[in-house]
Amino acid sequence: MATLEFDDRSSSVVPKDIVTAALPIDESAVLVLRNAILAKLTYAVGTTPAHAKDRDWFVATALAVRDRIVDRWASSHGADGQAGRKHVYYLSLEFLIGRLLSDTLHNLRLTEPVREALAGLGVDLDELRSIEPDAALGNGGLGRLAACFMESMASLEVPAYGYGIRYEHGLFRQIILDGRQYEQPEDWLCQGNPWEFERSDVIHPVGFGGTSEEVQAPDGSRAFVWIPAETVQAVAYDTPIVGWRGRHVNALRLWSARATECLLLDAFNMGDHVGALASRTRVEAISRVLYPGDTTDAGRELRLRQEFFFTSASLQDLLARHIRLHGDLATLPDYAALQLNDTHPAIAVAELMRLLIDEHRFHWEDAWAITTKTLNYTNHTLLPEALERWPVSLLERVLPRHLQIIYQINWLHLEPLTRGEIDVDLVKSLSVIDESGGRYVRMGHLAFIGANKVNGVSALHTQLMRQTVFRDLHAVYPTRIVNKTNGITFRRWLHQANPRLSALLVDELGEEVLDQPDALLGLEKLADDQAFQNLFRKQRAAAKADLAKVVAELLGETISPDALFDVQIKRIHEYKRQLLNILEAIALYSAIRAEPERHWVPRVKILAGKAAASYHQAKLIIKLANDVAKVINSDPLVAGRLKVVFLPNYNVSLAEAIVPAADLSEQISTAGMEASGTGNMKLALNGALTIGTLDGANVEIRECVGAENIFIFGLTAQEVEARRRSTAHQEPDAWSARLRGALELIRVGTFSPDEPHRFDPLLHALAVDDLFMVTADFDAYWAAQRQVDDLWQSPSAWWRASILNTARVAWFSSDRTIREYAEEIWRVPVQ
Ligand code: 26V
Repeated sequence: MATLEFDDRSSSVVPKDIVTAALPIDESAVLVLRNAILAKLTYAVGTTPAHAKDRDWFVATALAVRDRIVDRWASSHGADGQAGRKHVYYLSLEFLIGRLLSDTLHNLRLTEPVREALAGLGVDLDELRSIEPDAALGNGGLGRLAACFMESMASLEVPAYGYGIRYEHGLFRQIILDGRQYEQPEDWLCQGNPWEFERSDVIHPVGFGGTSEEVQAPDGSRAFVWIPAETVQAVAYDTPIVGWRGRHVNALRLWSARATECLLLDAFNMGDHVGALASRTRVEAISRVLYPGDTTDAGRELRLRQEFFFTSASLQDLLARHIRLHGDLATLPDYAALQLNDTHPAIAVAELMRLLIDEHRFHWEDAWAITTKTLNYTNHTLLPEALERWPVSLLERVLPRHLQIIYQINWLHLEPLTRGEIDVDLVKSLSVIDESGGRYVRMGHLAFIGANKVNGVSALHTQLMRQTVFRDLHAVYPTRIVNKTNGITFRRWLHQANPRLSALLVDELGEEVLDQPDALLGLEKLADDQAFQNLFRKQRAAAKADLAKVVAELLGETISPDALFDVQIKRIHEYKRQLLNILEAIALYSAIRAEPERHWVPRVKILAGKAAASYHQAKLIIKLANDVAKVINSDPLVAGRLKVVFLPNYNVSLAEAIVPAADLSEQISTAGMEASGTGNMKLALNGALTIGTLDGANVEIRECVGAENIFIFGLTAQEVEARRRSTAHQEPDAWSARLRGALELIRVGTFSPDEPHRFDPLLHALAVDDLFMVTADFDAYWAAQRQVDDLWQSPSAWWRASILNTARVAWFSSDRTIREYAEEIWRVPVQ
């Protein structure tokens, strides 16, 4: 029997009729599934139905489902010439996948058959779903985008690999104690991972440190070899990602670090039992944890080692595949398109050059042509503090040969631009090396120079890239920067996360809505239809009741599904301005207390999000949110009108519970600072109205849903910029009485009677320079919130706008985004 080489199973196409033949539920299919689950429970998990715990059932179910994916993976073996097609390689330090069971069942159209199969065994599918730990291999938007893209690439039958790191510990678990965030290690792999396949035969050596030695090549020319001081093994683990209707499967290949020698036996035998394992521990730290703290030198070095580790392993892997399939690396650009997700894998520019020149003996010019035709780079932020720069001294120590190559790239890049009259400032701005204080390698510049296309993630962000961070590079390479506005997978964020709304849409618009986001436009004509509005309201009410249960479980707080659910869910960051939202809550609280008899729209402010462990201001914002919540929620004067809840440990699964229940979506970043946002798209798709600034993709959301169906307020990016340039910072005496009142309540310790000065650092930042324009935008935000109240009081107008949001955001499907990447950047065909 021919053994299946993994590469040949990386993707597959199953004839559509085979997949759809499984529908609708037929009893024999259910029986087959039930037997498969029982067999896994018995022979893979090693228990019996009588003794099985929920976790055992989950594993048995996942394994039974995984078998069906493997069938689809394998079905491409030699069948459809996938191997001859161009592949996309998506390199990302983060993949924020969440749970896989629901996604996989949904895409295989097996949710109901598996539900029935399990019910016959006395097991509830929904209980099982909650057993699965989230794969939280990402921080936020960037990692979640990578996960949506993986799903869309599989659904559009684009042969693709995701490459990243198999972190043993994903994003920390957030515990809220007395209103403060504490971080606990996350341990998603502690009970094994039924989805992944360890490929102990797919291992690549990754070097670190050492020296770059000059040698003579066989033809007499000068050449360099890198002699690393240490070598780490990258071991592959593959997780299959199933596309819609199971037609295609791609692999997410994550690397785990392993020491070349598992034990220093001599040292061990000499009695040094701990020392004998020390170097192994150091090596394996590379894949231990997502985002090691970067406040120490050791943390920063580990981060660099992570970046190089996965980049090098991935490049070696894809080059080996290319050589196996096509023989010659000269044709690499014809068969491979690489996407660098932010600058984290930007060292790929130097590593691909090194591999081509040092290992495969290409001339520099040929290697450079291959590199710059193959690599592409996505920028996800313009915030200066988030732009990666590595100290030259660190690179010299960890990657000496790469530094040499980077210098050469930089010289060849600058040399033609500096012929004739030299503009020193221009050279400084174009150079990969930043010498404005210490010497650093700018990874964004390196990625830009080494890429075929460079893209931003929303129209505004791309425009700002051209005008700010990459202005001078853009002038030199005017066609390189393109826009690819982000998207989200509707299969997860509508059909799977919000099954009630999905069912309603299928009822009204037909099954087409599952395959074709544009079909949502059919809702437009129903926006004013009373009967449809009632159905639409009913599904929202049910989702809100579900969320209210979650809130009661997590916080012991009762919230009424009749209130307006006002939701802000995202990482906690000053530029995202959770503080603006909290200030509005305080001002509203004061206003209600001042006029308790007036009619107030009942509102529940729901916040969730994690702050970086070392980000003190953000952590203080979490404490403020919780302290404010405590005071407001226990004040009988505002009961039934205003509540504030901060839900702990925000992650993909919690988002799936919140998104269907949101009435109002807070997208209130300082204009010009949120590259795109993707939560904004998820919430609008599920019918929440957006209150937001003209920032990131909000601008395009407004274009799609219509200005009358979104609440836009505040300074524009241009106005923010103008204010930053002018020294005339808005002085506290220019603040409105309402704003002053809210800040005063904080200042006098209303929310922190035990420690009145607790929030001084937040107040101070607002009074000194208010970098994020919270005070400047406060009154406009307040006014926009009152417009929200007004609309809420005309239910049929509210629901019309809500329905129109769902109807008109089809463009934000990540299928559309991936199609654009495929056509303009990767040049691969899509389904
Ligand atoms: C990272 C850091 C780290 C250092 C401290 C400040 C800071 C600020 C921002 C970031 C963001 C890093 C990149 C990122 O996650 N960008 C997000 O990418 C999403 C997908 O394109 C996009 O929707 C978000 O707007 C963008 O913030």
